[in-house]
Amino acid sequence: MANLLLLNGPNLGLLGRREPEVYGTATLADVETRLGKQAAALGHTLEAFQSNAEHELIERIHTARDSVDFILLNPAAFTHTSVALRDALLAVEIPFVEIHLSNVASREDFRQRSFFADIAVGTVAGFGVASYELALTAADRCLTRATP
Ligand code: CA2
Repeated sequence: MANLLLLNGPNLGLLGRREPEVYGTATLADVETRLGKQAAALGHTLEAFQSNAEHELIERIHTARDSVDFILLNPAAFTHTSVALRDALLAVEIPFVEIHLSNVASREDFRQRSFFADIAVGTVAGFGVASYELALTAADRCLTRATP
């Protein structure tokens, strides 16, 4: 049994309500419910947190230090900007998977840089809401086996 933390960055609270052609029609509440059930079926607990504020995400990562075994992270736009979030993850030394709904590699130049890809266990991108489910499957394999 492991404790998982699902972290979502800025604007993902609007999921399902804007740009469905890019990000799909499921809401963030749908994603959180679905992942909670998937985690429970695998014998894990999952807590979810979303914020538009960088410092709140950093605080939540700090709080996770002693209680969370694995983080599932969609940093949203902070993917391409946040050294501070990167440093927080390095400081707590909690393994994490980077998640993206869209295939960022096929999008604008400014989305080609990630401050997380090189320190993540791995990245799942381009599968819509299924990116989250695939990331949880990968996290479970990391937690229960030596390699994903
Ligand atoms: O594809 C992803 O998951 C992203 O992390 C989404 C970010 C974007 O900045 C990244 O480059 C890729 C944007 C999240 C915005 O969330 C919205 C959700 C619904 C409607 C509008 C925005």
